[in-house]
This record gives sequence, C-alpha cells and structure tokens, in this order.
Amino acid sequence: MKKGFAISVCALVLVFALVFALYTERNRGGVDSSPPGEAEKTDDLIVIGFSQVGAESDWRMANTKSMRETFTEANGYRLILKDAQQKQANQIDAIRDFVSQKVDYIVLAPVTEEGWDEALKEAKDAGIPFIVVDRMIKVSDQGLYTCWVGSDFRKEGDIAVAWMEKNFASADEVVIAHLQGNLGSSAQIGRTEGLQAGVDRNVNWKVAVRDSGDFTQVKGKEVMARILKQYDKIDVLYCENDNMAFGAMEAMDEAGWPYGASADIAIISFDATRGGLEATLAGKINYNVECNPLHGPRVESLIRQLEKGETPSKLAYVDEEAFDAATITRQSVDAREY
Ligand code: GZL
Repeated sequence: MKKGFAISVCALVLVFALVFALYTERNRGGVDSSPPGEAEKTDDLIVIGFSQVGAESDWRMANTKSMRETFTEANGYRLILKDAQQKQANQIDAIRDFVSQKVDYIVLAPVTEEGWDEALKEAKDAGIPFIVVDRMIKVSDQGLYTCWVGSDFRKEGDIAVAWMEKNFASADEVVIAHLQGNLGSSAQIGRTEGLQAGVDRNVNWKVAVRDSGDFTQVKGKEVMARILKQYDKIDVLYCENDNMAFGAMEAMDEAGWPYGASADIAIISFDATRGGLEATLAGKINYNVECNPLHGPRVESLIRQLEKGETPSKLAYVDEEAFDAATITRQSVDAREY
C-alpha cells in the first residue's frame, strides 16, 4: 500500500513539474496572450511577434486593441502578443523567443530607450525584419532595426509649454509640479525636455517637485498625495499622461484641493484618451496633448511595403493635436476613435 502511494505522489509531482515547465516556456518574455495553439506557423499567414510594454494605461490598452484588430487571421496574420509587464528583461526574452520561433516580423514597443543592441543583433542575424513602434530606441547601429513609427514626444512637450506661456504670460511666478512617466522612456524624455526648455526660457517658472508616476494611475495618486503634503502652492501640474492625471485628481479630491479651468491649479496632461478628453471637457484638465495609440494600421502599412520588397522610411512620425478645456466640444470628443 505504502509503495503504491509513494509512486502516485511521485507521478503527481512529475505531472505538475511538466505543466509548470510548459507554462513557463510558453510565457517566456511576458504573458503570451495569443489563443492557444497560435504559435505554430501555417503557410499562408504572416506571423508577427509583438512585444508590448504592458497594460499600464488607457493609452496602452488602446494601442494593444489597435494591434489586435489589425493583425487578425482574416487579414492574413498570426499575432503572437507578449505583455512584458513593463520589464525590459521580458521584452528581450520575447525577442529571443520570436527568433527561435522564426516569426516573419518582430514588432517592439520598447519600455525604455537603452539596452537593446544584443537582442536586436540576434534578430538581425536571423534575418527577421524588426519594426519599432511608439517609443524610440537608442542603438549603436541604426541598421539593427528596419523602421520606426511613433510620436514626436519633444514636440508634444513644446505644444504643452506653448499653452503655459500663453496662459501664464502675466504671472509673477509659476510653480510647477511635474509627474513624469517611466524614466528612460522616450515619451518621458521628450515631454520632460519640452518642459525644461520652457523653464529655461521663463525665469519666473520654477519646478518645485519632479517625480515619476510610471504612467500609472495608482502611482500618480501616491506621488501627488505626497506632493500635497509638502507644498502649499502649485500653479501647474504637468502630468506626462492621463492616467497619472486621474490619480493626481483623486489625491486632490481627497485633500480638498480645487483644480482645473476654474481653480488655482491648472492640469496639463498627455495622451488625450477618452477619459482624458472627458475630464478636459468637464474642465478638470486644462490642456490635453494628443499621443495617438492607433498604430496597428501604421505598422501594417510598413509590413505591406516590406512584403512588396519596398523600403519604408526609417522614421515615421504621427500627426497629433491638442485639446483646450476652453474650446473643446462634445462633438470633438465623440469623434475620437479611442
Ligand atoms: C506614448 C506611450 C506612453 C503614453 C502612456 O507613446 O509610450 O506610454 O503616453 C503609456 O500613457 O503608458
């Protein structure tokens, strides 16, 4: 009896170990959210390996939705999407996994700018075209990637600062609280550079506090709650995305600090997501700079060119606009695709 029991326990342990190993392998590089059995290549579909930053914001969810809606089997694709949960190591694992699966294209939405050379060399050695989307990467050799499509983040910052210069032209002093996104991401770098250029131009502007909310609502609230305890005068809250602005607004609501178009603290935000534009329409956000996430069709256009043997432009910038609480309309919000 005892021997039989021991054998059953060993068999059970072995089964669990095998299942765990298979799960780990399948989700190397982040959580593989492709339907099961999707990885194997069938002759007629173009296989796309896509390493996505994570699911940290409304912008990111809209970006993932755009990629999923574009790269469907009906459109001739098999999409292998791996969510890196905001960790570069997971993205590097995902790239290596795509190389071993011999996908037709690798698409990377990079969490930060640095640290990609080795992984991209492996993809290049494997002869797999490499498309970078959204944020930018810094590599030793521009030949390591085929092309990039995304936003001009410095320009987004400049647009926000132009609004500040116009609306605070007569202020004696402008005290700024600055909530940054993922440190080292080009979205954070560009938007921060835009603000810093404004501070350098305007001697009466002062950045009282600068901290990262990692583009998330939870962290945005946490950082803002801390700021409200330390400072008693803020004229502008410069939030590098809508979700951090939502968190900051929660913190100000709880602390009883009025904000927005009819209050002392002006909020500037980025992304212009549906939630961000509703808040702008309600006068809670004063100015919202668009960062368009609908990259699915743009990436597909690049792939279609490559499939035809054409050479796409190395860099493709997306046209974007901005929304002012003073002029935004319900129609302009309802007309938005995300
Ligand atoms: C910008 C994108 C940023 C968004 C954030 O292109 O990388 O990441 O501004 C998102 O909302 O988290």
